[in-house]
Amino acid sequence: MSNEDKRSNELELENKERRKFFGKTALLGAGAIAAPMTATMFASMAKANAAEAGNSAFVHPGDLDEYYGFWSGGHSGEVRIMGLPSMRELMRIPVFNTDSATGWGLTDESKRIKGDSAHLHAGDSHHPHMSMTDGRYNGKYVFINDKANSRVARIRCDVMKTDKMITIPNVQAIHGLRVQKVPHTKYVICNGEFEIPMNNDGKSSMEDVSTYRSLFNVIDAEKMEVTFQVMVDGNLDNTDADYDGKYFASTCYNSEMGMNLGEMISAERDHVVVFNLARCEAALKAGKFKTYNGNNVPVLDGRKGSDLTRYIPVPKSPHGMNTSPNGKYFVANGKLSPTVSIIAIDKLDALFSDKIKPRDTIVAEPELGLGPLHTAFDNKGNAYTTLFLDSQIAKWNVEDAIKAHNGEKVNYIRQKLDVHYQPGHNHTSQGETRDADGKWLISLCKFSKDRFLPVGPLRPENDQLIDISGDEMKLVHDGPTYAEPHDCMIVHRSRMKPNKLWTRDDPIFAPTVAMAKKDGVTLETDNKVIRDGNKVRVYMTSVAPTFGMSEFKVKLGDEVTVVVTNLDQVEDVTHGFCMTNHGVQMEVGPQATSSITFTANKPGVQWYYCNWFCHALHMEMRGRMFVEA
Ligand code: CUK
Ligand code: CUA
Repeated sequence: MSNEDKRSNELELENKERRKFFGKTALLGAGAIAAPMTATMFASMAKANAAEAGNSAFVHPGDLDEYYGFWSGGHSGEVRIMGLPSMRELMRIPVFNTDSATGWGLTDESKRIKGDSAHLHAGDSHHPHMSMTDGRYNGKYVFINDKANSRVARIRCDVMKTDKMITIPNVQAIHGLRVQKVPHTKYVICNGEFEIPMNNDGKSSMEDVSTYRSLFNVIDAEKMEVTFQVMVDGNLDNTDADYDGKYFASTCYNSEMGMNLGEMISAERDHVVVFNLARCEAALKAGKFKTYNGNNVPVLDGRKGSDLTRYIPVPKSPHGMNTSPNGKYFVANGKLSPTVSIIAIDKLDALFSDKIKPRDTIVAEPELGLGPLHTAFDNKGNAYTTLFLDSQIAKWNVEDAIKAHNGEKVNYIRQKLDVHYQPGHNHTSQGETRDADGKWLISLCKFSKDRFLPVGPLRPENDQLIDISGDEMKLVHDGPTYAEPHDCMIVHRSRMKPNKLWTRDDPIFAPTVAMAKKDGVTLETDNKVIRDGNKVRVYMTSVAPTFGMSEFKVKLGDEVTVVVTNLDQVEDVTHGFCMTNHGVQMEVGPQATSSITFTANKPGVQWYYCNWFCHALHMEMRGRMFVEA
């Protein structure tokens, strides 16, 4: 049995166990949460499943999806977990946004993780990508950029929560983001899109565009620190890594350094910048860098003529950058040009040793249609490119496109499928890894127009699921989504192993545990109020359906920190803490500690309650804060 099958079987077993468990809690809790599944129901379900052959998008009620999808939430600032192929939204992970359900952005833990940007409540997430080992997803982290505030965050996949966030210095608007694929994700790579003066201190000229720069950023994935940056000519848009651990490539849509639309699209050609990782690391080691803007992040000079980079001219304003899963090609998507440019990765060594010219690395430039933005791949040598203006996906064969480029009479276009409407990114199941399996394609359409019931002037977008397992692409599902899934990635469930409970030594709340220790409080047993001047720390436990403390006293104007430790060991029994009329609420997962700090600025009795449904007596899970005037 393969590892994938083994993990899949495990999941099915766990699923059955879970049903038993829910049957029990429903009885114990006196409130009917879910009716237990009977043996007959199981049997009839299994029959229905067997009847559906091939690549079915139908996931029966109670059955589990084959894939996890990680979706960017665009300018909602979050990341969403989808189940594929059902397209059910399984979870939301707040990242750059503030989330009232979990208290992300409000709790002390989330503020510590947000660090220097704890005061920001908005974000624009574009590119969620998972860490890899040897070009395969390893289920450890998902990284995501924030274009709006130049940040990069990391999600820990064992708990599916954001655990690190950094603001990237010397740049504005972090856009394209991917990970080093091979030998493993040592680095996260991302592009600074908007060019700015170096230094950007308001003292040097802001009009003189010749001082404007855009930087490529290389971040240590474990430490979540910028290891180095590379200054380039032009701006940067999207990026990807090779399968050899040697090169990164980024598209540039404004080599002109134009400051308005007309200027930005004036040149006939822009370029792809290729970064040589070994040379960059050597330059860093040799101290060949400068620092800017008063920080100490090393900035290497990768402008034209540098041995760290090569500039490959491509038709103007390219957008997406995608590496084929066989490791052979970088594909730069034309956007304003109806073509994509195929760069042969095995020619890059020769390019860097100046044996060939930059354009010699281009092995084909197939014409696909209007507005090619992003390309995804299957495991049969085919590529799928979104055509924004044509509202289509073009399926084409990579080797045939190269043959056609070399003068052979072959038609590389396999099919064009209408999508609804104006697709941006697309993504195939595991298609950015060696495990591309050619089963599913997602088209993230920017407009839904007439596809759903009208919901006012603002309409959802449309994430379409396409079956690519056969010779023909088949559209099988429309999924309305809220602003704006730029990008997604699809990982087989066998690669994932999320925890069922928190562990008491989790680093996310370790500083809160340390604070309690300093106060002489044992979080797992104590319910105590500690006064420290006008600061009051209220430590309480929770076990369904009660808080360990049903009342506590503070003085008007005190700064109150409430620390709740959820002692429940039962899967899925999450509690919450909400202080009425104070804008204070948070999630406290099973075996987790969460804390939140606010000012007691209202005199009198203030009720607090549990806001995550946990028990038949959930409504009764509340207590009083007495605020003495
Ligand atoms: S970008 Cu949005 S469609 Cu931010 Cu990857 Cu191309
Ligand atoms: Cu505890 Cu609801």
